[in-house]
Amino acid sequence: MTALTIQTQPIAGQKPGTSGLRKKTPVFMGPHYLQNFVQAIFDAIGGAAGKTFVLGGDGRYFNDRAAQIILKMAAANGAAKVIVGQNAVLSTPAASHLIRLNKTDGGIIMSASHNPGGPEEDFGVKFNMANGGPAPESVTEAMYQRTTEITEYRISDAPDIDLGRVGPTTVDGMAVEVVDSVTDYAALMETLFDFPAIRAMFAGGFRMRFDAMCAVTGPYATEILENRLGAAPGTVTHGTPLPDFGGMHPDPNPTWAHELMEEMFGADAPDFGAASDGDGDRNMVVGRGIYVSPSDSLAVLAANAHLAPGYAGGLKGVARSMPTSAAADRVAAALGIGQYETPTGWKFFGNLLDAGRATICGEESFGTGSDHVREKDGLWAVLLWLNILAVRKQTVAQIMADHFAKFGRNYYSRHDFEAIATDKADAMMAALRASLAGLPGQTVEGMEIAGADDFAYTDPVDGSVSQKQGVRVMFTDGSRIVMRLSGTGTEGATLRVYLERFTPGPDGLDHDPQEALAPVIRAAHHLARIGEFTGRTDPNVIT
Ligand code: VG1
Ligand code: CO
Repeated sequence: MTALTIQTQPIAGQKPGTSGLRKKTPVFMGPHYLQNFVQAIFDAIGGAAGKTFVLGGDGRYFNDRAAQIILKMAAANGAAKVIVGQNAVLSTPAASHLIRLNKTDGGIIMSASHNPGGPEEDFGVKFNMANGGPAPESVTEAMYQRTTEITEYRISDAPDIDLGRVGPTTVDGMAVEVVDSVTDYAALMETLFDFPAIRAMFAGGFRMRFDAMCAVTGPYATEILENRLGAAPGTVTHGTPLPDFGGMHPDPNPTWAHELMEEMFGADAPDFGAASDGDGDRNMVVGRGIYVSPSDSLAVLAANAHLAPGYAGGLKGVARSMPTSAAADRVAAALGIGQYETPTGWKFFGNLLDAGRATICGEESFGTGSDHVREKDGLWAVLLWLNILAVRKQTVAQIMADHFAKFGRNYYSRHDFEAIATDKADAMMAALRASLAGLPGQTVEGMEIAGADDFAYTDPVDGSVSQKQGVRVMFTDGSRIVMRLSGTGTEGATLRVYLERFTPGPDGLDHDPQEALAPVIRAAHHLARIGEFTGRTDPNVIT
């Protein structure tokens, strides 16, 4: 077996987005495509020689073959060891945990997360640092630079190895440790949550539905919820991960997880429902007859986290992405703890978590997590909810009503316009940006604009600056519109319009969010001229 040096040339467009490099699977499977990017990763981190990595993915189509290629490249680049999930499968939070647990130099995660998988769908690769978190912009930018100048990559001609068998093996002299995908992650969850209390709740007849959407969380949820916590067999549905996610769009929101929504709003709904995404870092939480918006979920988790053993000492701070509603800010203010507002994408939370400034973080895009790993964590959020329900002995609806009564309600919704022509989306955003300076003082839909800008973030820990992270229009009554283009799509552009309006209560706390937000929605269309630029008047996903 030898390490081969293969001549190659740069391939355009290998620029990581919000969360790694995502492309159509046939693109990733094209000549040298994956290899160029993996070599660029190794080059950008100062080489792989002598280093240890974690490797795993969400099991989507090409996951297995990509893993073999990455292992052979790690070997040829002189890596000392790679810890691989069985069958090359690891949820994103489990991969983050393994990096931290084994103190590796980082890890490579194969996933396009909530994007569909399959021969014609999406694939992705991202690198996580030694802290377990996604590489920061400075590092992803260095990777991209390398892809534009690459001339060769190294790969071993060793045969494929059996990743189905747990235990040690080697690839061309490099140590490989195949580990059970679930065990270490499940053990971590047991340290954070009151498993006996949750088990007692299930034993008392509490019923739950967890929709794994044929994606990576199936085995994790089955082991933790059914085997360890005693939820009824069959609680987890779509629990077998499939390379094409069974044709499902593994994005846990009311549109794509409609089966779960129908059950939770139907007759004989269980007490609690949840779903997770392709790689297991997202969660949607639904009570019987009540949908919990991710921004509200973050706020409720922050307000109640002390009820779980892992957070009994209180929180150091709460961080949210800019488009996420300010509901969590109200909780942080009430608790007298730090509050942070970051750009979209989990990589921006890493420094705050490492520095001990924030304990819980969240995004409106169904992402919540804490300092137990450096990724958002779908099952973690579900377990924290279960822990809270077990202690408070109330329904989800009661907990939400209590929360709004205490803190007021930030009505919130996100409207996505998918697959818009990129030039049209860019023209719309450019026009909107150009109009910002003239907006303050104007009145739209009876609401006066207090300020408008393009969000820029200065990391309070390392001082790095990220510009142009989304357009914000703030109104004097506290309402807010945010608009940005997605950085995770693989086809055309996706416009995300984030809408928020605050109601202090005690009246008006139980309206339908779309109705409560109607003037804000109209204002967004008016200000950005969405229909005029894109030809679209209605979103195709509403969360
Ligand atoms: C989306 C979400 C963002 C999230 C990212 C990765 O990004 O809006 O909040 O961090 O996906 O999530 P964008 O650029 O498309 O808006 V996942 O589950 O891919 O890891
Ligand atoms: Co994800």
